[in-house]
Amino acid sequence: MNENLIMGEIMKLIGSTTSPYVRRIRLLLNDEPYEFINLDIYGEGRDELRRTNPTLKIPVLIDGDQELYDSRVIARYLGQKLGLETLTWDQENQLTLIDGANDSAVTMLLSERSGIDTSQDAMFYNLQRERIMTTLRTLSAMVEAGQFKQWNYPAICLYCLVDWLDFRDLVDFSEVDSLVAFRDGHRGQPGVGETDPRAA
Ligand SMILES: N[C@@H](CCC(=O)N[C@@H](CS)C(=O)NCC(=O)O)C(=O)O
Repeated sequence: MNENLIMGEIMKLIGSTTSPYVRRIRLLLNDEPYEFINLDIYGEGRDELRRTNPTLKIPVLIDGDQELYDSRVIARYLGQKLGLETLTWDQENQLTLIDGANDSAVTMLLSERSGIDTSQDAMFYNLQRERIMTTLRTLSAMVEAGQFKQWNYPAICLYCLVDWLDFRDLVDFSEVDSLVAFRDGHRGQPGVGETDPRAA
């Protein structure tokens, strides 16, 4: 039996149903008992976020006395706790590519929501658009070369990125359509349907 159940304590994951960084941890925790605390971080849940994480970002994992910020750190913690395979350096690089695209896309979305025209010819937005496409092209070539076939943490993170970019309509996938095929091929994986941000 899971040690949390024996201790009468359960891990808490603080996040939102629309965040791709939170979804990856929900998918990693699919077989584990945990409580999901769904916050509207830009609305009524902001005070709870302020009390929880000074970086004002989600996800946050609370396991007993241990608080963890950042999906990458949370995944490492869960990997040790659950005895999952350690990521290889190549897999770490895959995560860096995925996070590079994801962080820039979050910046674009927040800018658009702030009324900024992100298609303008301005250095900051040119850099974000360039990074999103260079990372996606590299990830698409990796998929075409047969990587990400196994449903492991890097594949989960790629799935969450691609599905979120599609959900938010943030990129033109015509140049990187292998990523859409990858996403479509993994729709039936455990927990994917239940964590669909469109159902939020
Ligand atoms: N590096 C962080 C990124 C997390 C992140 O950016 N989360 C977004 C939600 S998708 C967030 O909390 N954004 C709040 C903000 O940027 O103010 C991680 O991997 O957990």
